[in-house]
This record gives sequence, C-alpha cells and structure tokens, in this order.
Amino acid sequence: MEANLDKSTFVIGAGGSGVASAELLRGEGREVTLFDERALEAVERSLGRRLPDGVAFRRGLPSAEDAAHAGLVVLSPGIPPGKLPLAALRAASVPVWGELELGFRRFSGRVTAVAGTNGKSTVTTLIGMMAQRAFPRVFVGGNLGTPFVSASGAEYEWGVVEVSSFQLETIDAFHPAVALLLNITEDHSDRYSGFAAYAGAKMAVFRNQGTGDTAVINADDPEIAARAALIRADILPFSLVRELQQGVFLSGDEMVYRDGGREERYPRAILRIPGTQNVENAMAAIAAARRMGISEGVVREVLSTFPGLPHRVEFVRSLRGVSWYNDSKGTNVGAVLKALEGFPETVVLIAGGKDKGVDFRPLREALSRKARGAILIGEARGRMQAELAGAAPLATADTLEDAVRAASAMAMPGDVVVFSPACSSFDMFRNFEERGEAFRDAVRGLPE
Ligand code: UMA
Repeated sequence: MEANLDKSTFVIGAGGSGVASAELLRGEGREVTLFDERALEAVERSLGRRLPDGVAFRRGLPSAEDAAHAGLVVLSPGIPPGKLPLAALRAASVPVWGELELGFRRFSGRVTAVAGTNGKSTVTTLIGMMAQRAFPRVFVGGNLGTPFVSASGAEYEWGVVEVSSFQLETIDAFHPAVALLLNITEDHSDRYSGFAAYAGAKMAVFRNQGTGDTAVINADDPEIAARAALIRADILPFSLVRELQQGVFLSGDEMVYRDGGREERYPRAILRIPGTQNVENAMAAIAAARRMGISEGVVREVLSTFPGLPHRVEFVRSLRGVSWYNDSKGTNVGAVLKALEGFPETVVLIAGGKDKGVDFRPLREALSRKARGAILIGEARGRMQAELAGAAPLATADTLEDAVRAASAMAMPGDVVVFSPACSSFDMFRNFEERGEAFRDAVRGLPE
C-alpha cells in the first residue's frame, strides 16, 4: 500500500520517534498531525522543547472516522498497532508504517539491523564503532536512542540500527543488507498474545532479505534454529559450543571466523567486556562487520578497546571484598540469566520493577545454584517472591536505596552484588538510565 501524500499524515506518539518523524515529514512539505494520549503540556515537558512549527497536535488517538482523512499513518514503537482503527485504515487504503519503515525509505545507504532480546545495544555499538572507523559516513542508532528517521536528508554509506520487536511489527519494505538475530527469550508479555507472536515480530528482520544479503544468527538458540528455514539470506551463524565450517565459533580461548575458505582467529582475551554473553556479542559483531567489508584489523582494534555500555553489567565499586555491578538495562529474565552466568562468584541479586507479565520461574535454577539471596523491589516484587520462593533466600525492599542496604548486609567478602531487574523501570523511574544512576548513587553512598 502506498502513501497518499496529498492527504494529511498522522504521526502517532509524540516521543522521540514521533517528533523526529513529524519534523521530517513537515520538512518535506506534508501536512502533519501529531497524536498522543497525553496532554500537550505533559508531552512538551518530557520532550524538554516545543513541538516543531507547523505540526498540529491532537490529544488521543485517531478514530475510525478519522481514517478517511489520512494519507499515511506513522506509528511510534511504544504504541501497540491494535490501538489504531486498523480495519478502517485498511478500508481507506492508508498504510501504517512504523518510524523504522519511514526511516528506511528515506535512508541513503545500506543497513545493518541488530535484533534480539538481549545484547542488541552492545552489538550495535560494536559494529557501529567498527563501521565508523572503516567508512566515512555511518549512522548508528535506532532503538538504541537516536531515531532512525533522523538520519534522513544526509548521505550515509551504512546505517547500523538497533531494531526492537515493536519497531519490526510495522515494517513494509525495510530490508537490511545484513540482519542479526542474537537470541529470543521471553519479554514484553504485556504487549504480545504469546511467545510465538513476539518471536514472529523478531523474525521479521529477515522478511525482505534475499540472495546477496547476510543473516547472522545464534546457532545455539533453539527458538531461532526452529525458525531458520524462514530465512532466505545467506546465513552466517555463531556458536559458543559447536565448531562451524562457515560462521564464527568459540574454540578454546579463540573466536574463530570462517567464511568462504578464509579463517581468522581472535583471542577471547582481547575483549574488555566480561562474561560469555559478551563472547556471543563479539562473535556476532565479527560476522556482521567482516560481511560489511570492514577489515580484520579494525575489528580487532575495536574488540580490544570497547569498554562496554553503561548500565550493562557495569562495574560500580568494590567495598569490603564485595564487587557491585549495575545492570539496569537487564529488563527481562534472559538478561538476568546471562548476567548471573557471567559471574563465577556467588551473587546477591537485586531485581524487580514494572511487571511486564513474564514468567520469572526460569530464574529459579540459576538462583539456587549461584545466589546467596535476592532482594526484590517494585511493582513486580510480590509476584517474583511467589514464583521464586525456595530457590534462594528472598527479601523485599520499598526503595532501591533500601535494597542496596539490604544487599550490603547479605553479601559476604568475595561475592558480587548485581542489580539486574528483569523488569522495566517505569514503576519508579523515568527510564533504565535514571534507574541505573540511582543504583550507582546508592552504592557509592554506602559507608566505607
Ligand atoms: N503513547 C501513547 N499511547 C500509548 C503509548 C505511548 O500516546 O499507548 C505516547 C506517550 O505519551 C509518549 C509517546 O507515545 O508521548 C512515546 O512513544 P514511544 O513509547 O514509542 O517512545 P519514543 O520516545 O518514541 O522512543 C522509542 C522507543 N521506545 C519504545 O519502544 C517504548 C525507544 O526505545 C527508542 O530508543 C526510540 O523510539 C528511538 O528509536 C526504548 C525502549 O524501551 C529504549 N525500547 C524497548 C526495549 O528496548 O525493550 C522496545
């Protein structure tokens, strides 16, 4: 379905994606109405600025009657498509594109897209740093923070874009030359009808690929393996446990890259980012970067200097033999499991936050094996306590500061305390960054 550009464009959601989309379309001379369920004052307060000139604002979402007046709908990722009058829009032949789709249609270069429940931001940043050293003009962003639409209007060779399942729900022509799927574990159960729907949204990253394109997939992930037959691109897998003739795998202390008869070896020890999850992230980045034509030397240089992202199993402080880590970006169960497995030490876990409706029981086995105990906070703490009872000693706390004090009392010298919430932050904080900063402050405030 093609957009009717003589009619008004409805941009739904006035956050970062919506405002960047509205600005772009307005700049192209379109008539734009921005919709949001919050009042204009609240929207502008959180944006920290006025809406762009010439953009009309309407509180609420479009009704079925509005559909006939639109030529195109651009949807922000945080708003479920089901909140729109989809049948009326379809009847009026109005396409519904996500911000990712709009960004792709306006982008001048080739695209590498990074999808997966966990590791996306780290892998996007790694590939982005490699690409920026190899090519003069590279855009790095997407779900990572800078909306993809903001890349339009400039010339780029490559875009390295983190893509969420929310964004992938509303693609049409989006076609990455290199697409990565790092893993699929349960997340966002408050948005999807079931795991199959969530996994299906992630697999859409490969939908428009064909011969000549590259799909980098985690060969160890059973959910991806079960769906790999859907992929038409050339598959370059990575594995921690299996030797591959084609792909990247861990062999002893080396990450081995094999592609078309060529072999390169990257020592694991060059990585500054800790844990086996980061070996996977590095292998995914090697596969994508080499396929993008980035040299082996640049790949090595970035792998050996990248210090990791803030709020991603980030070291905060060592106090009385206890090491404290901030993993505020660990917003789902799979992320917590990866964080726990990444530490050889005994762990005290601080977790909890906004309840996304996921099953917390997959944490039980790792907690019983690795944890001295867990302190639970936030809206989800009651359900977490019920689902994790008996796996490890559990306590609850009303605030993050109280949780830090309780963890400090529980931890023994040689332990690690990690704040890896398995939940989003929106019950107590504005976002995961603010929550991670609050954790760091509380930890730094512990008396010597
Ligand atoms: N809104 C409504 N009705 C709703 C939901 C939201 O009116 O039902 C309005 C809100 O009042 C707000 C606006 O929509 O004004 C927010 O839109 P949005 O939630 O799409 O957020 P943006 O600010 O546009 O940010 C989005 C991504 N957010 C989400 O997917 C929820 C950001 O990812 C992304 O960085 C940004 O676009 C740029 O591409 C954040 C995220 O949490 C980090 N992503 C999820 C994740 O990583 O797990 C998917």
